[in-house]
Amino acid sequence: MASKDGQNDTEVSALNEEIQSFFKSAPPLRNKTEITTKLKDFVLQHSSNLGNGRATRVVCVTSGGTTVPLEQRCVRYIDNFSSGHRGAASTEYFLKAGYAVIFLCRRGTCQPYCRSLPDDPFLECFEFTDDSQIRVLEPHSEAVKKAISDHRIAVEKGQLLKLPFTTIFEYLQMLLLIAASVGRLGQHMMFYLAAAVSDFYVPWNSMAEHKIQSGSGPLDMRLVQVPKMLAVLRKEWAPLAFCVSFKLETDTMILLEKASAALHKYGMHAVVANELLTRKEEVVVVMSNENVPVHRDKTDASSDVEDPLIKLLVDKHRAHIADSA
Ligand code: PAZ
Repeated sequence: MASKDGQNDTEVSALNEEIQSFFKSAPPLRNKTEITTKLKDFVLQHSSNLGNGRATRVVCVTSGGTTVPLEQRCVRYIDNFSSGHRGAASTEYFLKAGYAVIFLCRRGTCQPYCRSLPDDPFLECFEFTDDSQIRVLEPHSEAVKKAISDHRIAVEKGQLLKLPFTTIFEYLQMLLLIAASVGRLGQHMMFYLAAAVSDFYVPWNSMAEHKIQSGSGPLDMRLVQVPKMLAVLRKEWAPLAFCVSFKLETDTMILLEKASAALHKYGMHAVVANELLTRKEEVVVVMSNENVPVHRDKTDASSDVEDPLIKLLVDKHRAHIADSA
């Protein structure tokens, strides 16, 4: 029997089985209690104004790529290209728009307020003064001052909660924990899913324990598909939240079609379509009633496409909250 979201009952129950088996076989999160406590405190702080019309809106920004370990005592893993720039930039604009942000990010990728700093070689930013203090060199000094101050304000006010992941196992378990913690925020919650999530993985229980040895010919390894959690996040884990996912393609001819398919299949409120090479210049926000192209301001070298993108999504989220009320 077909359901209204385009998936039939057999597909839905097969998906639920895949999801259960994914979580059952995943290595348990090492810091689950700590993460749960941090999330509980964060949500409590930001739900205190609910009901009086001045509620803080909260967004979970996912950022960077997930790894797929090939060995349990992992030496080798499959990775992807994502730098985390989109997530870090978007986090800054969400904070500027008054949101509290749960930044679920790949360890070691780009962080909010650090985008303007050179990462190679970072130490060239500094010099010793005559009295052996350390000073930031002039071309970077303003950027460093602003980065330190903006970051400190966000953290001290409790507006930014960073939760780092590395593997696909950690990422999906943490996303589930977040969804389970933010229920009371209802429609004031947004998921902004910019992470590049692996499509295939090696199930933990069929993975070699020790480093795979070379020298015995080609490597045979079976990767299975990572269950598509978007539909479950949208309909079961956080049914009131405003959900935005991303679709990346390298072939522009299929980009919008694929984004639109994802919108309907997973019931997203918006899908941001982007192409690999132009992703910092332009994106298209695909929604059920319109497609909105969004561009960086090309007259300003320091502008970001995330600036108009977040403004648009904040407006759509506001309308979602008003509609739900
Ligand atoms: O992390 P980044 O700034 O280098 O790239 C951002 C992105 C392309 C990973 C993101 O915009 C995106 O499309 N994420 C979803 C990728 C996907 O289709 O799975």
